[in-house]
Amino acid sequence: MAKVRGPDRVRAALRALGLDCDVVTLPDSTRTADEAARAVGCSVGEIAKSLVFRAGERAVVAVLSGEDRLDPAKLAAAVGSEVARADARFVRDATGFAIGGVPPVGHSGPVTLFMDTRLLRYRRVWAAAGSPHAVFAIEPDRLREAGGAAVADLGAG
Ligand code: 5CA
Repeated sequence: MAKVRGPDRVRAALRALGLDCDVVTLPDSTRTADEAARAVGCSVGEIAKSLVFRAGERAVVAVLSGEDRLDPAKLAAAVGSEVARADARFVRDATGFAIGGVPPVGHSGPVTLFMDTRLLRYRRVWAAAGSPHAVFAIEPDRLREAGGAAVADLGAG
């Protein structure tokens, strides 16, 4: 079977969730929140980063603003068990995407999704769309609803 490109898989996933968002492919790198902000022309705060953790064999994705840091103890409390930062291989196996392009929704396997409270302050955020050159824009509350995300205070400091 032909391999479907990351951004195409995210485009299909967004459509399946009823989200009318355009996946935008950019010439400049969007691999990190800083690079994505520069490439898009928005603030780093308006980048929604999707950080992958593992709770045993279970994948947990935490979505935060690009300007906020995650407090692992707060995530562990929200999950109800210990969490560890996923390595590159676990990220790819659990989500179907490589680091730098992991979207908040549209993963290849079951993922428990959390969203940081502070992300909801933004009217619109940009998230990775399956490659280090692709993003999509969305209102945080629509992302929360479509992704079935639990909202929790996950920020450090
Ligand atoms: N496309 C951008 C903006 S949406 C993006 O994906 N940014 S991100 O922050 O969500 O993803 C990059 C994150 O991957 C980094 O913040 C870092 O937490 C994580 N990461 C980077 N390298 C590694 C690595 N070697 N192992 C585990 N996690 C990593």
